[in-house]
Amino acid sequence: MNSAIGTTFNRILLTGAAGGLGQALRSRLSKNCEVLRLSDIQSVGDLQSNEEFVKADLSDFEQISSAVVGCDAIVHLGGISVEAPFKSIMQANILGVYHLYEAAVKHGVKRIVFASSNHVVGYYSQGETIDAEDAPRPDGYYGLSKVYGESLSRMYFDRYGIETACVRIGSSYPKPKDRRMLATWLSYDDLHRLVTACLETPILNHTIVFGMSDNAVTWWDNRCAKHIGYRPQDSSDSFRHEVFTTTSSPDVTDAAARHQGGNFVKAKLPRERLGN
Ligand code: NAI
Ligand code: 15L
Repeated sequence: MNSAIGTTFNRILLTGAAGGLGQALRSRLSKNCEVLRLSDIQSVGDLQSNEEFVKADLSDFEQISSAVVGCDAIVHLGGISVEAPFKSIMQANILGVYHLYEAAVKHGVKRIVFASSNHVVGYYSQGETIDAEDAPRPDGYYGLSKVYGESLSRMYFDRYGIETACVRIGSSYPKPKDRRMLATWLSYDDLHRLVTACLETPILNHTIVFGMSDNAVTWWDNRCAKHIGYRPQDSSDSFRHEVFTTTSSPDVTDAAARHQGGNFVKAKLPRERLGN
């Protein structure tokens, strides 16, 4: 057991390990377990001594089942992370999350941290403060797929007792890139603190938590997730001056400036040919 974290986990599966957040969490998460199993459709590079890799496509149940077997917990980051044609999102995010939870039932995994997104609520106004009890208002196919993942995980908790934290990640990058991100920013260290809190809280149940640092401006209230004990230690405030001097004032008539989802509310929803 790693006493620094207090973990009780032997093997944690990290999906989407080759992606931006997967790479950021990889070294940090190895402190939470004896063995960190990485999975992705892409290569993850050289492995550390406590890492293993299972290449798996989320749209293929057998591959995902091989990644899940033997794990005590899953941090599920894998999938499409931006707006995309519905059929691609359906394979990676909708079918993918179903496969992951079916594999969790099959192999007895009882706790999952699911990377949801602020785009579940992207159509709320930047002038509102919302919490986890407010109804979803997804801003596109991508946000819709995360709504599906949140509901699916709720059903697998009620039916099978699999506990899930749906982390509605804001904007997790080394630093906020624009004025919107002053509200939505989540530092990599706070992301790790949040994932650790979700993994380690004694009773998680099915919880929706907004993934943000301790930013002065915020649109999200985590009052429904106090039981996980997440305490952010970083803040976008230290970047405020830099962001204000390098970006121009938002046009408040612009939909992207008015809605919490930012530019995602304006992303073209790629239309595909339906039928013959
Ligand atoms: P990313 O796009 O960099 O990484 C996603 C990873 O998933 C990639 O390595 C990709 O190869 C893998 N993947 C895609 N389709 C797959 C499939 N069919 N089977 C297996 N693996 C597949 O995204 P990022 O930024 O690392 O985000 C990680 C997660 O967090 C995503 O689920 C994203 O929706 C969510 N998120 C991220 C935010 C951020 O600020 N970075 C904000 C909100 C949510
Ligand atoms: C997300 O869900 C995306 O995965 C990420 O690329 C960012 O754009 C983020 O939300 C955001 O809203 O800033």
